[in-house]
Amino acid sequence: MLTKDKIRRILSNRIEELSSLNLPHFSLLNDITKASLRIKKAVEKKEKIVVVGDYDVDGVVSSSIMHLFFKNFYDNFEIVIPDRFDEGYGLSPKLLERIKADLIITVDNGITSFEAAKICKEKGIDLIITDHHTPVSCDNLPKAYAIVNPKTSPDFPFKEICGAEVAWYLCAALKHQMKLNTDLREFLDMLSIAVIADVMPLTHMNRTLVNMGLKRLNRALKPFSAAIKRFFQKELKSEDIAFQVAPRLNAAGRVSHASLAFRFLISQNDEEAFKLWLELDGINNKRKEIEKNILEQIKIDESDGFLVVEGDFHEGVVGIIASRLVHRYKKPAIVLSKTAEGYKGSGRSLGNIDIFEMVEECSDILEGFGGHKMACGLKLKEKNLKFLKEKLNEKVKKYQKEDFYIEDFVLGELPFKEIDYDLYEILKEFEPYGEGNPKPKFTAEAKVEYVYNLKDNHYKLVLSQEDCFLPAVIFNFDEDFEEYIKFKFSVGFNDYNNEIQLIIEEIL
Ligand SMILES: [Mn+2]
Repeated sequence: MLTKDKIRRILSNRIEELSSLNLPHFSLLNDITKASLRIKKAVEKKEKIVVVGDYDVDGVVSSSIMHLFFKNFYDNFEIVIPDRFDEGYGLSPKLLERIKADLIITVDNGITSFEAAKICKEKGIDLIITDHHTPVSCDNLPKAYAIVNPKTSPDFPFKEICGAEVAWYLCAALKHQMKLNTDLREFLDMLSIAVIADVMPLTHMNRTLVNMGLKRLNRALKPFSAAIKRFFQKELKSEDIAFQVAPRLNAAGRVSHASLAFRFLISQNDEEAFKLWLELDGINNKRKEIEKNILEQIKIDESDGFLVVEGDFHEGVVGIIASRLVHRYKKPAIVLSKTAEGYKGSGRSLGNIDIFEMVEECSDILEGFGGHKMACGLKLKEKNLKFLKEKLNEKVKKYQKEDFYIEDFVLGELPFKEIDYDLYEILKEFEPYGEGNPKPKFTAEAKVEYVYNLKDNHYKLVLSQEDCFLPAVIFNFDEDFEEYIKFKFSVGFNDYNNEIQLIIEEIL
């Protein structure tokens, strides 16, 4: 049985390795001084600088930080965010066709832009790549003027930072080089959104930055953060960013254009920001609708060990659909959307199953692929689809039953008498929770004393264990309640009633 002391011990063990509060210095990133000197020269010579971003939250935040940083002192400057559907990801030869620049800086992309780097060289455009993605190999990098990436910087102590953090570091180096007086803490609110949205571990420097950033976000110091606060009307935590804020910002790039999220983040006016936020909210509802329709259409062959589904699906949501399938069927899944040239899609994995390795082993029948252990992207010709399905279903057989699990972080059984405001305070100390520092969950058995239907299939309960009574909530529950239940839960606080409540995740 757990006690408060034991919980505190478990959680502080997780945190220990990350108590280094001093951020690594920017100069530990390779090439950053070379890059900032080149940018300084561009500013002095009034050269045209173009920043190329990305359409996901990390890419849009990176672009916004660059925009807000530069607009204070330089105007021959432009942000270009590619269109997911027309131009695809990153700095590509196609995107270069519409860029006129003397100096190009990529943010959150570029580490695999070999072709584009070559074209830049031919055209006499200097290219500075800033990225956090893993390079093909450290001796096979695009031929750029400078490459700033923690993963190509042996001296940088922490590799798991997002693209926006690299961009933020570039601003720090520039501030130093050009003796500017911009306060870089100003960007921490949006930076924390990028760290969480890009699923970076909330340890080490990320934990420090996210804690500071969330405080700023909640103080609503900018029109964008004021709009978010006005919409949710509560203290926003890392989980709210992950499940409420990030999906709305991402929706722009998925079903419309990421420039909407960009305009929202850089907005200088409260009313405009709030209007853009409502627009993002509407687009996110549309995204959910598209997703629901696809999920209803999909037919799964339950005998497959590796799910591969294809169809005329909206390209922007295939990754989300893949992760829904993984959660529903507890199997790795790839969802492909039909294109003019064949199929293009995304895969997601679970447990110990390395999806990237399996896809890489099929590279002879793929037109392109990339990713990591838990997620991948791929392209293939129509005629190879059948082979891909066969191969992946064969390869997945090497894994044992225990390799297929959805990660869960149940600390143990927690008696009701330990659940009080002091426990809630202890749990709060170790925030923010998320990747690398998962939110603690517990199990308990209790008697259901009272059931109150909140709305649809959401309920409020009163539970008892010996002579302790506690309120609880459960969402999306479609069955009947037994008199005694065993359940998995997290500990929350109901601001409205000012009381501790259990958030039931699953009845066991
Ligand atoms: Mn990123």
